[in-house]
Amino acid sequence: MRLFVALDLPWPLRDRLAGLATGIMGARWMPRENLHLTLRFIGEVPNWRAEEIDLALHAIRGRGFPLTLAGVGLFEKGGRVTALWAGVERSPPLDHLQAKIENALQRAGLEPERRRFTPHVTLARLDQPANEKITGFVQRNNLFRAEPFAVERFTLFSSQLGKEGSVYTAETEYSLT
Ligand code: 2AM
Repeated sequence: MRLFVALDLPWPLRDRLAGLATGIMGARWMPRENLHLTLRFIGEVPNWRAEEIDLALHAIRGRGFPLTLAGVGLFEKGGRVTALWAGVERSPPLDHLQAKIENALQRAGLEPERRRFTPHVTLARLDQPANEKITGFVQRNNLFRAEPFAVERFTLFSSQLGKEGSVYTAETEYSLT
């Protein structure tokens, strides 16, 4: 199974994000059902490991908190823009939750994640260069700020790579009190 831990987003917020999805030819905009905020990418694991991961995530205790998506940004690789995303307002509770998940997964035997946590919601992936249009996209949406939403749980997703893109399935939800 290919797994990752993420925050599922409320539908009104996804609708709001889908409203940003215009103006760049060749961008593969994420369908609404795929919009999420990754807390920890796990990758391919055997079933027995997935069960240990589930146990470790179940043991996490934490409180819910409000979170606000704001601003947009991009990821680049070799000077080429590969993804557009919506950003997240600074949130110590989010960082704290992410750290708890990272600790739990390490205790469950996963290798530490070496990359710094950069909270974002991927809006589009880009296979071809489209750099001029992207400047416009960033300028247009710089002041984007969504209504805060309540984070009340986090979710273990599985990901299946299909012809039409990835299909994400919520395997288990873990409540925050
Ligand atoms: P992205 O949206 O920034 O690309 C499911 O694939 C989720 O896990 C996506 O949100 C993706 O982040 C993230 N992801 C996919 N492959 C990854 C990798 N090799 N390392 C870190 N995160 C990854």
